[in-house]
Amino acid sequence: MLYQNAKPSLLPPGQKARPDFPRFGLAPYARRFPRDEKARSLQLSGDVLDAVALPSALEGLARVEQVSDFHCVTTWSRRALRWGGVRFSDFYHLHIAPRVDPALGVTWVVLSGQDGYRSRMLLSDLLAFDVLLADTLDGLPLSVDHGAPLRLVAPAHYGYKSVKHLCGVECWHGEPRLAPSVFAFMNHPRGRVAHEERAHGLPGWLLRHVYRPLIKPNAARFAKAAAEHANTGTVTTGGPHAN
Ligand SMILES: Nc1nc2c(c(=O)[nH]1)N[C@H]1C(S)=C(S)[C@@H](COP(=O)(O)O)O[C@H]1N2
Ligand SMILES: [Mo]
Repeated sequence: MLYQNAKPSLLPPGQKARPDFPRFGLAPYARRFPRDEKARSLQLSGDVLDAVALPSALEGLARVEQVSDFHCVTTWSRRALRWGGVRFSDFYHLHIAPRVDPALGVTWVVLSGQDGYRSRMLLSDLLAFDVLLADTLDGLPLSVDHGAPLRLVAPAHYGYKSVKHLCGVECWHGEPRLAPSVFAFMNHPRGRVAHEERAHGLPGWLLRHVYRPLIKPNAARFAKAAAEHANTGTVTTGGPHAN
């Protein structure tokens, strides 16, 4: 079943469509790549009754395909990407819900990537129908550029919530404090595109103008690093950073 939630003529406030889908992110991550490009394994941790490693996290879950738009906080959007994987909500009900201490509950989840990138989301936002654990894009296994082996896809949130090279899911009873990757303001707790929640403590429309000139040089930086990585195959995994 193909779910179609891309809106052909409307983009959220301040966004502009681009025809391609660049490898992108915060500058400190441009030269970091996953150690394991194949295994779809996830480590569950945090306020759960048992921290488990799930060697093939998508196994036993209904596969779905979804067409959705992708919105980077720097104002570029790529329309109608066809992702394949499983719904995060299905994953949650199979693997996390039985491990939640009913006396504590879980309200926040921190997702982490093999490159050291981390991002928090409200559990209630992650349970939305269009949030996926994706391992394919346009019918092919995810490329390293776009998050191999597994990534989150949360179309209603800015791209910085859609963690690539996903390897860890931490469940927390309360709001986690994360060390910021670059500037603390860049880190909005929810990051909903419809509300232009680009950043914390600054109006979204103001940041449109700050971010726009950075798109071109940053996309070039990420493309250059990917080309170098393809030649040398070196891997640098990261430290504790967050968005
Ligand atoms: N692990 C990891 N996930 C990440 C990032 C990153 O640097 N590392 N960058 C985020 C940002 S800011 C964006 S816009 C998207 C870009 O996804 P893409 O490279 O597939 O276009 O990935 C997000 N997820
Ligand atoms: Mo982004």
